[in-house]
Amino acid sequence: MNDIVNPLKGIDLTFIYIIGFSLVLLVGVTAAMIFFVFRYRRSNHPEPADIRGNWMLETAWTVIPTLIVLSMFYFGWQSYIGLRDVPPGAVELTVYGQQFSWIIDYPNGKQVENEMVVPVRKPVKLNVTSLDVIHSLFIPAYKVKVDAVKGMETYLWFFPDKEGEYEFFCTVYCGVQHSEMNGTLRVVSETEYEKWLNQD
Ligand SMILES: [Cu+2]
Repeated sequence: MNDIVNPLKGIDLTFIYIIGFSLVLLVGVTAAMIFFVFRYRRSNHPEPADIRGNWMLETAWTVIPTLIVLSMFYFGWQSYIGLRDVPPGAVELTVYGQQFSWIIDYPNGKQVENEMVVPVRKPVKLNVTSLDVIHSLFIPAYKVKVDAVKGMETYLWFFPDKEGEYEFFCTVYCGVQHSEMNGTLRVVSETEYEKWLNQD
């Protein structure tokens, strides 16, 4: 189970990559602008020059940004694939959104409300649907979110690599008690999970 690539890493890297380029461009463009303001100010350069096409420059400023944006797309796409490809051997649960709580079904028939218990270091797949209106399941700690729609099954998966308590909640306004539609995700050890699963 240790060969699972946690898609969170890819997402974080993509984020840093995009922020990095944005910072370089922000600083670069601002610096060039300030430089030009001084270099070509009126006292220095009273007659404006009539500059026409520069093949090299135009090609460079078209090709380089295109490559940068395509590489951003590539990293984003890679992490997206990671979020959609569920590794084999995942713990599979069914989650029903309803006004105003989350019902979680376990493979052995156990059913709980607003509480999700999963074993640590095992991929977890949640098959999500709704019993009434559109809800959306969001687990901020694992950066995953998916809509819950009646008559449709959506899914998400995450890799809980650390034991602990996290929150999940509905992100789509679904009625007057929408704000109460949240629950706790508990990531526990394998033995604790088995014990919890088999008690009523
Ligand atoms: Cu809801």
